[in-house]
Amino acid sequence: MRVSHVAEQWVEQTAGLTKPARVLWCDGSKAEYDRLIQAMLQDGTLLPLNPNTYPDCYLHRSHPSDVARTEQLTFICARQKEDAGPTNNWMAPAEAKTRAGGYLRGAMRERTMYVIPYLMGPAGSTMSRVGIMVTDSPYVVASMHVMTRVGQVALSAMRGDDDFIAGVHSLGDLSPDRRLVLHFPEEKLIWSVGSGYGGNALLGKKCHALRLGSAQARQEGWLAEHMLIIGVEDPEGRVTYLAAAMPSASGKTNLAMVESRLPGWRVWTVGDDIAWMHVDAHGQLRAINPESGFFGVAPNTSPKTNPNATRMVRSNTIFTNVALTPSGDPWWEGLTPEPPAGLVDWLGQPWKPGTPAAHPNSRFTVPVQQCPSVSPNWEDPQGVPISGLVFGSRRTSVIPLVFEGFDWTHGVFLGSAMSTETTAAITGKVGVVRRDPMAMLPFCGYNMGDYFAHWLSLQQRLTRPPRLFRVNWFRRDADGKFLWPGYGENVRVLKWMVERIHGGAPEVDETPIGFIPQPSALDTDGLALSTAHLREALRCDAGEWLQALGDLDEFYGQFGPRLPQPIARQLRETRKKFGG
Ligand code: SAT
Ligand code: MN
Repeated sequence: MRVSHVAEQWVEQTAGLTKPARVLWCDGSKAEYDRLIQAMLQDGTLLPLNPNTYPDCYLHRSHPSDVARTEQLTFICARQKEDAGPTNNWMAPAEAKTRAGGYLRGAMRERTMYVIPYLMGPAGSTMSRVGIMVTDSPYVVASMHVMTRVGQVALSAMRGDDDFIAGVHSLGDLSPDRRLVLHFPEEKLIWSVGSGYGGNALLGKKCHALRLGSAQARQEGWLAEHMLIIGVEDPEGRVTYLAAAMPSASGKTNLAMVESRLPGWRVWTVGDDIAWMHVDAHGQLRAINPESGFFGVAPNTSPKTNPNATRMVRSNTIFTNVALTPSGDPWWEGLTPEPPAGLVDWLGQPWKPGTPAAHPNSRFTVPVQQCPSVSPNWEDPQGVPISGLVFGSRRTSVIPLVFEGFDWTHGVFLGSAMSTETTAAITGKVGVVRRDPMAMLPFCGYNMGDYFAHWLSLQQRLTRPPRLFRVNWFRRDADGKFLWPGYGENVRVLKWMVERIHGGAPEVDETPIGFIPQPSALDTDGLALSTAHLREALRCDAGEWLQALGDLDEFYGQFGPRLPQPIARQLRETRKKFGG
């Protein structure tokens, strides 16, 4: 492999700090992956699964205190605190390096330091970017093999000797007291120590593709978003591409590979978590999926909720923290209606009813090509043309099933005002409502006021700005029952969006929050859903909204002069329309 001098020097310097027994440059080959798997099977890091029912699939059990992203230990270490902004934890770069340096010093003693050159995005795309990370975790190396393009393909994509994001990862002692996930935007550098969990340890994903990626995107005039990418094919064979932002563990993977219940309609998968989007020379927004794998939530993935995912994880998949059946099959809550007898839980203990068998944030790691609905052009270096952007959140009340923003600025306001209920994907309390603009609260690597301004500024370069939609699959009735069946039926909502994009579906109500479809506008053919029920799912209540908008002043207020005026104006106007 041809390696840049700058990268070599940085690797040497890092080895000087972490003191590994040996340094191994990864080439990304199948042979290398197989060697890693064999070594992990031997030392117990991986357990084999049933080779007949789940060929080439493995189970990894993480440390029980290391099962989700730890936001309170994640920092943006910009030189100026204001550049991290009020929604990020900030630490001064020097202090961050002193603290983490203490944890990293000698951390790789007697371990191998793997150097992983990885490419985010398809080979040959000007939108793709290179990272080089080091790690002492073979599980991280194998996972990076699945989630990114590793080896010469990455090194060849470098446009200069220093054209890469550098990442240092060490398991350290896995103690949450000595865990830090640090981002240095001005140095294109990530330091992560003390966790082997996905979002903390697979540095290409949230750390690079979102946190540093978003900061880079702002400087260079593009977008790095927490969005799935899909192509929706209609009965005429026309494919309309959408990108949708949703918080972690809120149905992104399910929607990304949804199997349509509507005759003639089908959904093609481009990505399930991250979209990098550029405005092309013709003013068209285009998106690539920087990843090459899925790191999806296992619980509640079933033939009913996500048939494509259940098929795709039947081979070449690494499962983390799921339960195990006596025949060596993985199992998680929801996979089958009843738990099989003799389950071993995610901790490796005989499962006790009433406790989780799989961890609520247990995961599967699997290559994109395994997805039965993978789009034929998912690796198109030009990206796919995006005609609609969707902001989705998880809210029991207030937010209608679907509505459309009036225009770009209003849509950006809707995204910026998004709030959601927390899930098991982050360490902490589940079900707490918090603001999560564009589902980027944990991932925006710079001041979110500037982020809103960046979003607004793109409009002037877009010849036909994508339509902006807001969705909420999770609204419930007074008895706590979901108002909308969700999953495969969500294609009905996608169909409405596609019709709107192409100038159809005029049956909408103009409300203070945007255009809400009238019940007749949604194709509910074959659904046992009363109009009254649907009306409730689509309802916009002035009282509820005025209350919900109430604490937005406080949220926006934190940004001070960095809050773009058009956003403040949208809030004032929305209130006025509601009579508030
Ligand atoms: O573990 S990850 O952070 O990569 C998944 C997620 O929470 O979105
Ligand atoms: Mn995610």
